[in-house]
Amino acid sequence: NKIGVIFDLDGVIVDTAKYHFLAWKQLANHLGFEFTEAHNELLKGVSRVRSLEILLDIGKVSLSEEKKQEYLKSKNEHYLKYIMKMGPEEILPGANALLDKLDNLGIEYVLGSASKNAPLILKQVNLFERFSGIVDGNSVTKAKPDPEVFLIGAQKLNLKPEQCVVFEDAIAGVEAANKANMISIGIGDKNTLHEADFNFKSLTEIPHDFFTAVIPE
Ligand code: B16
Ligand code: MG
Repeated sequence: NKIGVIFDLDGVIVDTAKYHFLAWKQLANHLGFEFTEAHNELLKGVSRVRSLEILLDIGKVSLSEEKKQEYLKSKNEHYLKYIMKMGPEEILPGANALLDKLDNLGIEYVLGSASKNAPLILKQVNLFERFSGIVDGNSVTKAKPDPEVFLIGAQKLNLKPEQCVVFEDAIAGVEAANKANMISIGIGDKNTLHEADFNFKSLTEIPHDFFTAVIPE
């Protein structure tokens, strides 16, 4: 009755949403419209290409395919300037303790992120070596809410989907985990993530016996 864990990256392990926000906002302003924190919520867990489409919808701007490619590139270059300054102090509260606990329990964990920059971000915060595997935006063909990213994660863990526990902060991510037939844990606002099997405000709120009593191995 083994279990394994799949972690989303942005919003669960680190808060890179604030850097995505700064980079997308600059692009929106360049295109002549405002981009707010509320708008940024719509981009959480969503792929880079889809994020640009949502942003252009907000500004009611239409662009040629060539321009889109150019802006995707410049947005990412801008975003990476923030990522290169990241360090382990940006790991979200409770994440290190949770990974320690899983190590002690002998429960394996992999990453399941939409980000193509996931390996770089994990290296910046010194967590790259800790994960048994990484599934990111480079390894999937279908973005969340499609379950693909988590199903590949289960393969890396050598487990069946129903043996996998997914930590997610985005609606699309919780939906993907549920579609994959996994145990979904929403990290953040429980009203927003009400479709999750369990809800916690942050990783610090997870009960001590969560993996032994609530989800027995
Ligand atoms: P990139 P996650 C997601 O990460 C972010 O939440 C989302 O806002 C972003 O657009 C997506 O990664 C793609 O990121 O531009 O770095 O490839 O939450 O799935 O870890
Ligand atoms: Mg996320």
